[in-house]
Amino acid sequence: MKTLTRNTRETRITATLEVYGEGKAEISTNIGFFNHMLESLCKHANWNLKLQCDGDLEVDFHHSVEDCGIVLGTLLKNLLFPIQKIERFGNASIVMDEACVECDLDLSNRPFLVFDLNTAGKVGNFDCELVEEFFRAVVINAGISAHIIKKRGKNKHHLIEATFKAFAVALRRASAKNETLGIPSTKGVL
Ligand SMILES: [Mn+2]
Repeated sequence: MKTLTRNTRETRITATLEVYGEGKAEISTNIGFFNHMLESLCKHANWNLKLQCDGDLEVDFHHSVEDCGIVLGTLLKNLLFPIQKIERFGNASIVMDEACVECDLDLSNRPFLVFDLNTAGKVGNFDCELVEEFFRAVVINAGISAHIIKKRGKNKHHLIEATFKAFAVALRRASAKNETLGIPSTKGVL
């Protein structure tokens, strides 16, 4: 379990993350849809996360969403690396009614994001383009290579929620403990 506080002129964020938890979330970003997505992420990744974000929502939601991604990515980096006795690779295709989103990821310490959700517009007052900003901030700061691809679907709420769930389940599988593995790299370090 680790706690990180990050204060800038745009956002003030404090988060405490336990990767091997029970899916308990205490989230307050003052953005209803984003709270809903982060709660879903915690539930399906099996994290315990307490996160408070006070951001400049009078501008728009961009700084808050991106900076929460930076804080979560930094915490993940600190909690997961160096990689040892865990699976390293994980993937999940998650269906939500008509929508299906796939996430394939590698706890590689080589940040990379392929993101093809192919959705625009808004869910309520939440800009769909912020989903990519969030996941880019997470993977860059965590040292994860992730491919997030829409397979099917139309409804934006379903597509975005399936995206958060797919990332959560893929990450839970990648971070699952495996005592037989040692360091899962021929390089000898990750
Ligand atoms: Mn929902």
